[in-house]
Amino acid sequence: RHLLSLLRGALERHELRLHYQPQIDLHTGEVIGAEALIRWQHPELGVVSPARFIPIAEESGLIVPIGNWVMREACRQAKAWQDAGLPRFVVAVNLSAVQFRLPDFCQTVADALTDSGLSPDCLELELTESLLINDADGVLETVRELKALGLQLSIDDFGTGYSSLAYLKRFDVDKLKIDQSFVRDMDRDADSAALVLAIVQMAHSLGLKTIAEGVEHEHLAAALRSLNCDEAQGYHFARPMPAGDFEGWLRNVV
Ligand code: G
Ligand code: G
Ligand code: MN
Ligand code: NA
Repeated sequence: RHLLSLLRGALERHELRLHYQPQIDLHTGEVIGAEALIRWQHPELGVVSPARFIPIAEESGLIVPIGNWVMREACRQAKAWQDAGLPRFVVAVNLSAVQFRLPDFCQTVADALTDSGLSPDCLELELTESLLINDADGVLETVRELKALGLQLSIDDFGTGYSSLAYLKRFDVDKLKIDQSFVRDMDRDADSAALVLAIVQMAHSLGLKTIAEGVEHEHLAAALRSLNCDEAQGYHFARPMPAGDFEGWLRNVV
């Protein structure tokens, strides 16, 4: 409808931006990654949340050009930071199931890597549980092709989707992103803490890493460290920031 018609020209009008949120190694304190999060700055509407416009983009097919732009821009920016002498880290890109199901999706990713010059091991794609469950055959092949490119795969919002964990064995993913709903309640709710511990232990026994999302306080970071969670992301460390601010923040902490 209205929002859709405004979204149609947003790419061409340069209203879409990427913000970056640092990901921290809980044991060394090092910045090991940055999640790219899209923002739409509309001249009249102001900032529109991706939670509002991504579903519209998915329904309309606009997610294809927008998703391609996100992939290319995140790779370009990560390479530019490396070339500027900043420490190497992984840039993580959120994927929609619509993009993932496109027949030429792997080629699109390969092209973004080649054109940017970014090393594949510096790119991570965030998948969701529901994306992996639906149409499992085609998905398995796509996951294999993506891994063959040499990039990293993570599962976003882990713990909120399907209860079947069989797919963790089938799909060659590298990391689980523990959903912020469990992390946020860890200090008040023994069940949430138990769930986080169970996820970390299961992940490690399968050879996967874990990152906790939505870490807003140092005491949560400390609790996660004691549960042997590998990495963390959240307002306690930094909010998602425009590229320029992220670079400034990074230069201050390293
Ligand atoms: O940063 P924020 O909390 O506003 O993000 C809201 C939601 O939008 C999150 O679920 C996030 O995964 C999603 N999102 C952010 N950027 C992108 C993107 O580039 N592509 C897709 N498909 N989803 C995104
Ligand atoms: O679904 P996905 O995990 O991609 O989206 C992450 C969302 O969480 C983004 O919208 C991001 O802005 C938001 N976020 C990041 N850190 C925190 C935090 O510490 N607390 C809260 N409430 N939200 C966060
Ligand atoms: Mn994400
Ligand atoms: Na998440």
